[in-house]
This record gives sequence, structure tokens and C-alpha cells, in this order.
Amino acid sequence: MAILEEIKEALMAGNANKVREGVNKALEEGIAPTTIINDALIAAMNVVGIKFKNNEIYVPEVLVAARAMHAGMEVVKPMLAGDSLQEKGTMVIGTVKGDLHDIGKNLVIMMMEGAGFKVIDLGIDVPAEKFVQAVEEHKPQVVGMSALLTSTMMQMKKTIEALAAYRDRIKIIVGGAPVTQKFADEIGADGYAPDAASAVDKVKELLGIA
Ligand code: B12
Repeated sequence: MAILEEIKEALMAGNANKVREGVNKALEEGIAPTTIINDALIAAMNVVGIKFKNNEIYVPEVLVAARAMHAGMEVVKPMLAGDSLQEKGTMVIGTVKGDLHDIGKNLVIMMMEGAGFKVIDLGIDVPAEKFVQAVEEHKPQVVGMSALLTSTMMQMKKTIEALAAYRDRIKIIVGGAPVTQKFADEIGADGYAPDAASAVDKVKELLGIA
């Protein structure tokens, strides 16, 4: 199925128009929407993640690739009969209270979506109570928190404490430039990842779907 390869190439090159065209063509050829998502869009985003992790490409390239992936997803999603796409799980994510940085968080979201997860984005400046509400409402398997300021890192601890009643149902992963594995351990998070691609690996590991 050459068209799937074409979509992958276009996505990795960050060409949203070509991805959109390719997805339409693949649908015309009768290729199943789930095949297009899994074997072209997600497969290409996986490669992007690996290249990002290996410092072969940088943030801007990941952002354009992710945008191209979204363009393809927009075409193919309405074609999915019901819920035939098996989502790997649901993640609720936000930048903690007092913190307005969201570029890293958004990269994590794109990579997670690229890997087949449904992601609920709570945005920036998210207080602990809002995380709790979102867990109640969306019943995620994973909660992600981002912090870029040393002054907001302790909000992660506060949020983890607020989520105490749900810990048997959710895994909590934290990240952001000042966050370390040591800090994650200290505040009782289940996981930490230094970048967006590793975040996907860590979540899969935590959920046992590696
Ligand atoms: C862009 C930026 C801003 C932008 C933010 C725009 C936006 N929409 O995000 C603006 C201008 C708004 C801003 C404001 C401020 N900023 Co600022 N900002 C930055 C800057 C330059 C880049 C951050 C960034 O986007 N990096 C790129 C992304 C891709 O990297 P990342 O966020 O680390 O994310 C990666 C990983 O950490 C990880 N990750 C991130 N989140 C998560 C979550 C999970 C769950 C996981 C697993 C992984 C993960 O994956 C990501 C992708 O690989 C940094 C400096 C720097 N070099 O880091 C300063 C910096 C973070 N800012 C800083 C400061 C001080 C501020 C201000 C207080 C400045 C001021 N005096 O007004 C305000 C604070 C506003 C607030 N209340 O939040 C300081 C923080 C110092 C400190 N130690 O606390 C820094 C370090 C600059 C500095 N050297 O002084 N800032």
C-alpha cells in the first residue's frame, strides 16, 4: 500500500496538505480508517518521536509533524464507524497552578495522541481541584502534570495529595524542565519523563502496554 508510505513521508516532512490529500486518496482506495491511523499517521509520529529523542530533529519539526498528523486525523476521524479505533487509554494533562508555560505540555499531548491515546487537555494554571474534577469526569488511566517554574513544582505534590483517593485507578506522570526523577519520587508520582517521546514510553510502561 504505497499510499500509506506516502502519507508517512509527508507527515514526517510536516506537510499537512500532502497528509490530508494522502489520507483522502487512501480512503478512496478503500483502505480502512484504522489502518490509515495506525499504519501511517501513528507509525510516522512514532518515527518522529524517536528522531526527537535522538536529537536528530528539534521542537519546531515535531510541532509541524504533529500539526500534519492532526490534519490527517481530522479527515479520517469522521469515517470511523463508532469507536472502532481502539484507543490505548485516556490521559488528563495540565500545567499546574501558577504556571503558564505550555509548549512542552502541548508536545507531550501531540506525542501521546500520535501514539493512539485520547488526551484531555486542561490547559495552563490548573489548580489541584480541577485535576480531581477531570479525573472524576473522564476516568483516565493516566494523569500528567507539567511545571516549568521551580516555584510551581510543589503544586504537583499538592495535586498528587488531592488525587490520593484515585491512586488505585490512575498513574501519575510528571515532567517539565526543572522536574527530575528524584523530585518525582519525592512527591510520590508514578513516573517522570524528560521529554515528550519518552513520556509515551513511560506511560506505556506504567500501563503495561509496552
Ligand atoms: C517560552 C518561555 C516562556 C513563555 C511561555 C509561553 C508558553 N506558551 O509556554 C512566557 C514568555 C509566557 C514565559 C513566562 C515566564 N517565564 Co518562562 N520560559 C520560557 C522558556 C524560554 C522556554 C520554555 C519552553 O517552552 N521550552 C521548550 C519545551 C519543549 O521544553 P519543556 O517545556 O521543558 O518541555 C519538555 C520536557 O520538559 C517535557 N515535559 C514538559 N511537560 C511535561 C509533562 C509531562 C507529564 C512529561 C512526562 C514531560 C513533560 O517534554 C517536553 C518536550 O520534550 C524557558 C527557558 C528554557 N530554556 O527552558 C523560560 C523559563 C521556564 N521561564 C522562566 C521564568 C522565570 C518565567 C517568568 C516568571 C518570567 C517573568 N518574569 O515574567 C514568566 C512566568 C509566567 C508563569 N506564571 O508561568 C524561567 C524559570 C526559572 C525557574 N527555575 O523557575 C525560565 C527557565 C527562563 C530562565 N532561565 O530564567 N516563559
